[in-house]
Amino acid sequence: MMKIDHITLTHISMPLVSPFETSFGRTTDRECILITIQSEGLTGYGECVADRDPGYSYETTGTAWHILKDFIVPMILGQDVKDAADFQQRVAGIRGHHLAKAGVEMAFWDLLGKREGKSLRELFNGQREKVAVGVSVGLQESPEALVQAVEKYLANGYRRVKIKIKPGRDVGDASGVRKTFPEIKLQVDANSSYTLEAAQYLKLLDQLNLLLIEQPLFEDDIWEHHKLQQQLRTPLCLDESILSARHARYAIEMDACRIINIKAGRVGGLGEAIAIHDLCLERGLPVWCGGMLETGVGRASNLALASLPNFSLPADISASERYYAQDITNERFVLNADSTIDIPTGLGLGVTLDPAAVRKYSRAEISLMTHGQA
Ligand code: OSB
Ligand code: MG
Repeated sequence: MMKIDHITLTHISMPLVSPFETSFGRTTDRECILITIQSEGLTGYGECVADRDPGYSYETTGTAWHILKDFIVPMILGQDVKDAADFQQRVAGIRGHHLAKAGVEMAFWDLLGKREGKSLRELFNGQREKVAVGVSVGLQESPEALVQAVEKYLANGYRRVKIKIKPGRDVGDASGVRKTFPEIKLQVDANSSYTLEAAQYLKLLDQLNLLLIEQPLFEDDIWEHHKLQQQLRTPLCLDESILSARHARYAIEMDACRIINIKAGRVGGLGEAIAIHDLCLERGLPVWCGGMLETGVGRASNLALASLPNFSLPADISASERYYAQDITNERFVLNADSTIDIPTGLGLGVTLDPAAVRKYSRAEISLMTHGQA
């Protein structure tokens, strides 16, 4: 049991080294909420990956702050929480708000590891010590600028490239990259910007030898992804549409995709992410770990998750320097020569905070504690 003594919520805003543009908008400063839980002398950290705007998800830093402060924290403060599954049972009455729940669940895993003297990878029984990674490249000014951006990342050592697409910026962009770099592992992500009627453009992508096409259609539509998959040779991969292991099962049963992108935030926590991993392993679907431009805290969590055996395609977990000149963790993640990143080996998440950096990037902070505590 872990008695929850004290919870701190910190609203963070960190400047990206370069703007990140997708079909839903452009981010120059990444917001998130850092969750710090104190329990019986140990401190656990979690990152809620909701962003400032409701572009990728309906959740924002504002809605997550509200749900955390007014609902989730009151349900656990002063309570004895056994583990991540127990936490999920306590908040099961809150519909949706997966990003908010997952941030707190991450802090519980960090605490659990610290209490049991294990890294997250050991708690998950992860099989590998480093994770094959790629880079997710946002929409650029022009197809030529995109080729230049990709060239720079290849020079950095990334061996798998994902480019963002949207209607009008699809075949031209992707074929430009493919012509210049005929051999690279290449995939595209549409972030729900197409309709089935516009699928004629997606069919042209079938000629480009892509690893996958990620989330072309509506975020709540698994059925039409099925219809589209029947018209394509390239595997579809769902991101936004998969909010739980149930959704993953529906998508598999409908043949709506052949690959799944797993993000712990989107599915409500690491526990559910592992359940999706296990289901896909059983059904023969490869999975890979998606990213949400995390700070060092969420990046450590993603690396531990991607240690599981069925994470068989390169992850959207790039080196810290691809995102941030300065991070809130003392640890920075670096790219190895073989396009991998090492999984932290320290207890829990295996990261420590740089208090000066947290102060520098903090926009607001609240501290919630049980009665009788200073
Ligand atoms: O759709 O995978 C996505 C970033 C923010 C929100 C959604 C997505 C992304 C990325 C970046 O593609 C992945 C990363 O490098 O963290
Ligand atoms: Mg995506």
